[in-house]
Amino acid sequence: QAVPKCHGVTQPISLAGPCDADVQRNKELEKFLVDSGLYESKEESAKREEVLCRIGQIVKDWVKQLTLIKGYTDQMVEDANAVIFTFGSYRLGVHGPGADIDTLCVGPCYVNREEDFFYILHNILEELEEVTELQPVPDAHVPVMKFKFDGISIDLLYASISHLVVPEDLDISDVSVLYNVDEQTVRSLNGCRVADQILKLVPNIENFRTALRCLKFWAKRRGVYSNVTGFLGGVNLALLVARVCQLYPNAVPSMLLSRFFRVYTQWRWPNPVMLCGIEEDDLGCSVWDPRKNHRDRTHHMPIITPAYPCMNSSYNVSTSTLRVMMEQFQFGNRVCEEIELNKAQWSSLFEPYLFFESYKNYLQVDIVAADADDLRTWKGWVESRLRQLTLKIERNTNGKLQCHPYPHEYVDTSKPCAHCAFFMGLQRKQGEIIQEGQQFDIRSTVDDFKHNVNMYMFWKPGMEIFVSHVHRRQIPLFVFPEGHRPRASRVSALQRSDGPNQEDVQNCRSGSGERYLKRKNDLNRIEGEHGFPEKRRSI
Ligand code: 3AT
Ligand code: MN
Ligand code: MN
Repeated sequence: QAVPKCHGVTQPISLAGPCDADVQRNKELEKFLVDSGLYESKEESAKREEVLCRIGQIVKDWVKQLTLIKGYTDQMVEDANAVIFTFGSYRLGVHGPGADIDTLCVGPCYVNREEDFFYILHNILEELEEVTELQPVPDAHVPVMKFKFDGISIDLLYASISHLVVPEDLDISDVSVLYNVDEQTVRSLNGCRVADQILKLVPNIENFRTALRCLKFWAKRRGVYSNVTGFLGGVNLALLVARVCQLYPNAVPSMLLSRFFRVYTQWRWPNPVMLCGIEEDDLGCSVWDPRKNHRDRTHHMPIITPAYPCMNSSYNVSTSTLRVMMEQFQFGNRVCEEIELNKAQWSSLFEPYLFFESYKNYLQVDIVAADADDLRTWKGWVESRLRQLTLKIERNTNGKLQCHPYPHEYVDTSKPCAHCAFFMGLQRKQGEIIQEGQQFDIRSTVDDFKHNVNMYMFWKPGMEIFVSHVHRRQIPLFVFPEGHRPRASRVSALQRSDGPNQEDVQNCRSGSGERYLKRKNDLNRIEGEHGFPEKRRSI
């Protein structure tokens, strides 16, 4: 497919290239990225290529061996082949040091996922001394084998396509790879197909990469980088940036950054962001279409993937997380405007969001397990359910109590049991008239949530969850990198003009909202058991 003349579904907004000041700002931005350690070394990059080459050879040998064992003809054994493709940040060319390599292995129809991939290939990998931390996840939405190869993290997916022989130059962008394959294979192929498509649909790949690298860094610093919590993941951000690249085809990365914030502070969600038209449903896969599917109409921030079958990559976004992202886009927009007036530096844009100084009240979700391994799976499960908690709280308080889930886990190393915690900021909805003595009682909502979480299929003794309401002063010390609570408010002028924070600070001074939640006694025992350092209100 050729690059379309008009980039995307509309005409560009502006064809302007950089002026002298833009060139200068862009230089400063690129220096800032290098100084921030976002690029890997030459050695690491060479190592990655070597590792990919090794894995490519391993899967070829594996398929050949299987073809022989399964009793195919000599010619078939001779022709037997598997190929690997990359996707994710490595494929897009925006990975940082230490990032994983998301890799897809495509094999012939007679090599299946259940036994051949998750059993035979697993055993082959297990025997290799370069392979460590091998962890098969066969029952995931997208089944994956995770491991480290020579210290490089790999996420390996498998797609068994309908060909008897996989050609070395297989084009996985072609829709024909989707003929007669199962849903898991469609999903496994999807990551690569989307990445390929993105790179085809942007007018200038290098500018796209630099801008995306910046925005990933920005989203991490501002606490809005996380798919599972309902914020932005790598793919979502790539699509948002790619669309801006299409709208400003001649802009350099520094311009793309400021246009990004301009475009998305003004975007009228839930209008979808799309890089190309939605391809018609010719294979019967379900495609994102709010006219046809009722569920697609409930999506708050549709960011549509550009490869058939088109999907909304951000179906996890809720009104709460969208509100938080919009605030952050506004922050970005303000800083970029200041930078254009030479009143601020690039570093201001990437200032860490001071989550624990932004609210007066928080929910603390403590997750405990017998050991680190149990904690990893238990925590993953709880994390995937947190979205439900924010939804339920906002729904059950008619939106009057707003939640800000923070996509970061804090590990407490001071306890003998394995323990980590997630936090959510709580605030009254802005502009709500506070009635005398009004309190929010979310105990039954939290009980409901805990009940759901405890239905975990792989629950083991020692896996526990505690939810408590903590005041800013009671935030445990292990969340602070320096190990002590910040004294004075370090929330800068730019951050403070994020409306809700200011409101919350005022609440704090007036002392209202102190009694959000009432104590529930039967959790005190548990608090005592685990010796949480501070006395808190439990829910
Ligand atoms: P990193 O540089 O690795 O942090 P990335 O964009 O490569 O950034 P991941 O490795 O987590 O991020 O994911 C790579 C791709 O895998 C993105 C998406 O196509 C797919 N993917 C990851 N997590 C999920 C998920 N929960 N659901 C569906 N697809 C996912
Ligand atoms: Mn990755
Ligand atoms: Mn990955």
